[in-house]
Amino acid sequence: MALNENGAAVTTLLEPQQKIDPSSSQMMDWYRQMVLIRAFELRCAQSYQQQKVGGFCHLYVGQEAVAVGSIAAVRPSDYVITAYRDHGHAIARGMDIHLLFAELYGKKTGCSHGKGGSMHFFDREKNFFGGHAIVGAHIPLATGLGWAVKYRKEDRVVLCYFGDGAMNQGSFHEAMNLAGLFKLPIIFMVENNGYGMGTQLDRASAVTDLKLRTGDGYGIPGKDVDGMDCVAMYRMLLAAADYCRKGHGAIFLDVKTYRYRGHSTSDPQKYRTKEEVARYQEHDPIGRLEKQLKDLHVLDDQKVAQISNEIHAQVEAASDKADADPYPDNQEVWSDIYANAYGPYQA
Ligand SMILES: Cc1ncc(C[n+]2csc(CCOP(=O)(O)OP(=O)(O)O)c2C)c(N)n1
Ligand SMILES: [Mg+2]
Repeated sequence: MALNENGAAVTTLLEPQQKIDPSSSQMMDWYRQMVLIRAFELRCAQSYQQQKVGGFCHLYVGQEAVAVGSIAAVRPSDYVITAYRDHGHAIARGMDIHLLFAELYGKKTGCSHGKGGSMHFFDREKNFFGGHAIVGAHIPLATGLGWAVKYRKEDRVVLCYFGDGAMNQGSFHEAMNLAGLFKLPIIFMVENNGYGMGTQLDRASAVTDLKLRTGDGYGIPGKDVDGMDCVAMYRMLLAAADYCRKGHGAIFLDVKTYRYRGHSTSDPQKYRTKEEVARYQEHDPIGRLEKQLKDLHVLDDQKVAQISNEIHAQVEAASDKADADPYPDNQEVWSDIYANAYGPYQA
């Protein structure tokens, strides 16, 4: 099907769900989640400075509405997989922040036993398949998950997040081709924050309307979404998940977002101005949802302060608890290297 035809068809199919209004209690829940993600990230930045965190650490501040709005629209049985900027997705999936801090601090109690760190959060029971450090490497894994769902005739969808930089990797294109060919139930989301490290999108990509690349190239139709608006994300994801569950195949979303912090904790940010960051902060996703909730008369300044205090206390307690946890035993260096196909490894 040609792109225009495909684009028009998908627009019609996606329309009904996009009109669904979330309840005010759902929106309050998302607000709390976004405040939690931000407080978690700010504590991470502090812990990094205090040298509690080993390895790289990429913060999600500014992008909170993407993970929260999208994960809210799918079921716990659906699969979620992302890149190394994974803290927000893990929290939105309901992972316990104590296990996340413990992972960051290299502790035995961490979700990956303290051996993965910031880029390798993982929770099999919650169908959260990581946390992947190599740019673009997890996109074929998402295609594999989608293939498994279709092969086993399961009623699941796959949410796959990646950055705009990852779309220039060969793995992205191979994964898209197979997902398009086999019509797999996958929602591919580019968290388009405009930069791959310090390189602006239009300096790295020949075509900057990213949905044209999957639509024309691989028969996977796409839509743009405002990733700074949690409600818009939720609505679009409800529609996209419905599209996948009905067997129409994969879908691509160009999610416009922005990261407020540097690429990682060691980024002097010479490639952008403070004014540019401030411009985006005017449309802050948390501030936006806060306003929507105030307009609905379910939130006021007093309640905002109360939520903020509660969540900050929760974050501090989780960080302190992780701090007091033990490091893994030395023997742990030998475990989790190979799958235990023949039983546990014997040294
Ligand atoms: C294959 C590979 N090449 C390079 C890197 C180094 N690297 C880490 S993040 C990154 C930029 C990716 O940007 P983007 O995909 O836009 O994600 P964002 O950081 O904006 O979330 C690069 C080049 C890597 N981790 N893996
Ligand atoms: Mg990027």
